[in-house]
Amino acid sequence: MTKPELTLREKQPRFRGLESGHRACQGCGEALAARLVMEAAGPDVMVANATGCLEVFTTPWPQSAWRVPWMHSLFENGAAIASGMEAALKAKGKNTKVLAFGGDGATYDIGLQALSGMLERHHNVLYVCYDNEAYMNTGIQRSSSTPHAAATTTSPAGKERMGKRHLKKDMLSIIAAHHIPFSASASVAYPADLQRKVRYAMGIEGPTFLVVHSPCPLGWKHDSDATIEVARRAVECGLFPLVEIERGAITNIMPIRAPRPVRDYLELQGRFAHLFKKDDTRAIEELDHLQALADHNIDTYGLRGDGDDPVDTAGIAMVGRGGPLVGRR
Ligand SMILES: Cc1ncc(C[n+]2csc(CCOP(=O)(O)OP(=O)(O)O)c2C)c(N)n1
Ligand code: SF4
Repeated sequence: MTKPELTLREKQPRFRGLESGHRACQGCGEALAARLVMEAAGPDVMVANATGCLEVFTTPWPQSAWRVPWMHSLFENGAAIASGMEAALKAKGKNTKVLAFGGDGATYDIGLQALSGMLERHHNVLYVCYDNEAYMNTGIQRSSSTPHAAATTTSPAGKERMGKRHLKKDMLSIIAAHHIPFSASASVAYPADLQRKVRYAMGIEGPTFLVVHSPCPLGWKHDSDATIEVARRAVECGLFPLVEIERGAITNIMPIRAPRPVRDYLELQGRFAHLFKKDDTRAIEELDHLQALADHNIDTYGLRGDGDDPVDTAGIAMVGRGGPLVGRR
């Protein structure tokens, strides 16, 4: 009898910590980001996952999409649970790395105190924030990571205001102020860059932090096949800069050779639709404001450069083929 053809998945030499078949929406950036992180982290990990979309769509009882030990924490204590897991593993003499996962609500807002404590106590944990810029799991409420002028259910656009009035919190600067060995921003549009940052963090003994820009087609109101394009434009216009920080100092950035106007990024998303209303002076002002924020990022981080274009060609193959089998130690 001839041997049956291997399925595509069996041919792929990669480790999948997060299986397909979960219940994320089509085109979910968070699902893609978590898969890329797990691939790069490799099998010898344990995960503490704060409540939010990632937890909900991967673990509808009695099913689970996780292939590693995984623990659901409360919204506010993901980093505290991760700290305890790491201390227990250390007491047992095990090298298994602890990963802590949270959305921006869990990270920027409600779990910030636990996260700060975890960093300050120098736990050997990689904390990954999947930043979809709102509380998506409970119906698109604004968080302190929601960008200025974005419409959410609790910052609607209308006569009174043009979406969220306040600015997106500068989380990386807050993390950098803890002077931990490594923190960085990454994007699902640049998977090789994202996975390189995960592998680097995995090799560090101590606290590390990664914030991954993860578009949410439902909350950002864009087509589900536009996730990568939306994420890429956020980087190319300067609104989501990709930077690396070691012990408080910027050590690397992804340069932008030809910055795009912020309009190119905003116009793909329904959450910014009110900024494109004709003859509305408030809309023009807000567009100018957002452009100024992007320009500020470009100047602050020195993103305008002669380096490589922010095009992650290796990354496209990464998504197709999967990363290396074991990416750490
Ligand atoms: C103390 C507390 N307040 C509120 C909730 C309800 N809640 C569960 S998930 C969630 C939103 C999660 O948002 P985020 O962390 O940004 O993750 P996302 O769902 O966007 O991935 C909220 C408000 C809760 N579980 N616990
Ligand atoms: S609501 Fe957004 S973050 Fe949640 S599963 Fe759907 S696309 Fe993903």
